[in-house]
Amino acid sequence: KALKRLLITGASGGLGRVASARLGHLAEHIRLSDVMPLPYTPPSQAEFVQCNLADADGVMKLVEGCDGIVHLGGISTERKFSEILDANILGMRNLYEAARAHGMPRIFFGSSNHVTGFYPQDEHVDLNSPYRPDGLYAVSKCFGEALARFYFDKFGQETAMVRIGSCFEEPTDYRMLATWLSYDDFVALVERVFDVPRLGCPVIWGVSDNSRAWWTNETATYIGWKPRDSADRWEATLKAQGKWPDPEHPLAKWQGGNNTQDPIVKED
Ligand code: NAI
Ligand code: 15L
Repeated sequence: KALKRLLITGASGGLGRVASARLGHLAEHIRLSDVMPLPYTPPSQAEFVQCNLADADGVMKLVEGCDGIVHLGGISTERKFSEILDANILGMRNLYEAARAHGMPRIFFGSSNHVTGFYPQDEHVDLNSPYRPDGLYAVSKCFGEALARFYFDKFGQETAMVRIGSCFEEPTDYRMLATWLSYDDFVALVERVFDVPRLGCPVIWGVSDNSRAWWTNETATYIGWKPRDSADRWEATLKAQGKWPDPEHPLAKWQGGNNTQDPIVKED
């Protein structure tokens, strides 16, 4: 096995569950972590450590002994800024400080397509396109990418900044015909990230081979990841189900879809 101990944060969430079930072969030991208890029984070689990413001392201990991290923990939708601040901003800082103190394990960072959510769908976005975040959640992912890049430039910390599209079992709306990332393609991408001899700090669009996709990965081909799935085969079904929005609907207009319409969530 390439790794001794792989840490998976956000293990109680949707993607964390997939990662826990399907990435065990990457390491001798798996350390799962989340602020919430695990809603499933962990695989036999895995341990679970409950930890809030905002707790710097806790995160420091969490990372100790790990030589790889799949960082999926954090707020994943538009929420109160205080929650985003704790999980996605302080949490990233705490994780990277812990990584720096513990031998700089390679990191797969679950960034988001929403960093460019305010591009219209008829515009092609590449790895050099400026950020156009579509909410405070998206802004926190821009912060995360900037932090990861800084730790690479200053200390050589390697990170794959993966702008995940829509990683769910199946595409369930019109927009996901462009943004869908299958679980199989997600797993294969994580495998490549921990296998490639030199990773550096690339941005990678986490998207399957969908004809409608707006993003391409030209400058990250050295990773050797080729998505095999495609959302195309769901097009007819979604049409038949009447899930075809008006062209002015945010799901058909903006790359970030409905997130562009979310209000700023008030603090209590
Ligand atoms: P999720 O919301 O199901 O899981 C996130 C997990 O992080 C949850 O279990 C939650 O308890 C945990 N968490 C939240 N705040 C925390 C804190 N302060 N300390 C420790 N843990 C905390 O999200 P999902 O779908 O599994 O996504 C995983 C990651 O990938 C997230 O960072 C998300 O932003 C990112 N992502 C996911 C996409 C998707 O399509 N599933 C698309 C783009 C990005
Ligand atoms: C994300 O960043 C979210 O975490 C996820 O819940 C989906 O909304 C996804 O993007 C998407 O754009 O479909």
